Amino acid sequence: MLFNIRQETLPREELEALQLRRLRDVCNRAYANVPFYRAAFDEIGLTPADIRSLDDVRHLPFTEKQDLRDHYPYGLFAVPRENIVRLHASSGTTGKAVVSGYTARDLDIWAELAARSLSAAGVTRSDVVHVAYGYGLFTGGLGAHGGAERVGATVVPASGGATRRQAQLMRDFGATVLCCTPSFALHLWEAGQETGVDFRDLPLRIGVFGAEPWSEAMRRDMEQKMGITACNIYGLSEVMGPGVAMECAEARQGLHIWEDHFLPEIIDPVSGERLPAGETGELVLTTLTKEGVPLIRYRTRDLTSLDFTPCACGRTHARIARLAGRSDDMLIIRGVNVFPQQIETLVLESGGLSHNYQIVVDREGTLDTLEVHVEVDEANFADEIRKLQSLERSLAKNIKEYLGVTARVRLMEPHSIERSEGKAKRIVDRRKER
Ligand code: DLL
Repeated sequence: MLFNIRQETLPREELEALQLRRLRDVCNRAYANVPFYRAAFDEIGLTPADIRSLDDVRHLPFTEKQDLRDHYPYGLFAVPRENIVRLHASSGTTGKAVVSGYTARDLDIWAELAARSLSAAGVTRSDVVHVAYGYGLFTGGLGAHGGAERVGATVVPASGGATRRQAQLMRDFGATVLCCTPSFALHLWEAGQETGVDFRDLPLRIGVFGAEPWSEAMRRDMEQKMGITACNIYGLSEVMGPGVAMECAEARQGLHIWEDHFLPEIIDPVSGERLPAGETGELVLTTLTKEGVPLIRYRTRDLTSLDFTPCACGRTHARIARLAGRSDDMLIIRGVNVFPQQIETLVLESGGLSHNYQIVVDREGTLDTLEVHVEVDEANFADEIRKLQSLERSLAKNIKEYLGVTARVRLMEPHSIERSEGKAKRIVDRRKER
């Protein structure tokens, strides 16, 4: 379902002409109003007038998350504080929070892009949208909320927590769409199972899941358990919030990035060189219309690739591949690179194990150790020890075979791994404590 037919199907040439106009505009605004950007342009001897083609963006300096922290809280704002109508912040795992400020126009565009995203998943004004992303400084709740209202759907602002009550509300209010992190959706599903609310019996039909990495295996598992079509939504608070890119239900072959508002590039995370379409690297985003905190060449640390080939849904906006994870989340175990999602896929494909897992990395002497803790499915928990041991062995064998690392697998009782209210904590890296 297209929300803004004209913008979503702009012919490539028109889209690029619009991007160039907006790129020059954002460079002008950043140069004129943000001392950090003025200094960065001056240092390399560029002025916004030197941007003559989209390709020229490659000459511009990057913006790093650390730059946002260094200018905490308002240092990168491009408009007077009075023009900022809302603040959000992401705490991250280390260091100072990163603050983002929105003008009224920024909020209006965000609602439009979140509405496009929900529509791409198939949401219409007839839907009852249960938003269980956290409301607050986190952008998930209010972002999805704004989009659902713009679509004209009935919004239930449930936020996180109170899982049993939420499952009942979903039943009572007839939720047809669930918006939350994939791990919280499963947490809600479990609470439903415990309280006699089977998601398959509800009118629930669509899941809009994001804010954390998840695998295709997890999608299959959730669709089967919940009787829904699950679509992947991407965003980050620095750049806006949910709705920067979204999978279309028609094709589900990557996430359309709303290119009339964001200019995407993929770079080699080490050299910083631009990579061609199709190659995996770090996503770099330039905000083309944002007024409050415009960002030029923001290094997201998220790993993906770009696809400019036409999509069956008719949208002309490029697609990013399902996110491989953040470069910061990549574990290096005895020199081998491993992403939690790869382990997730093997866990879910092993049969008999649940979606609740945690990866514990530690060091014994000079060697890294990898433990995978996985809860056994409720149905299999009563099985004989022998059968459980064989599950453990076969998962460890698959991890060795497919990922090339030795792992100790520990099967756990159902409900023994802590559930999260938002983003799941998949990795416990004890090496950092040593
Ligand atoms: O997570 C915004 C959001 C809310 C997106 C709700 C989608 C739905 P932050 O807390 O700033 O903002 O975290 C942003 O989360 O850089 C990615 O590493 C990760 N992330 C977000 N969406 C996805 C996704 C929100 N679909 C960071 N797949 C990003 C994988 C994702 N990772």
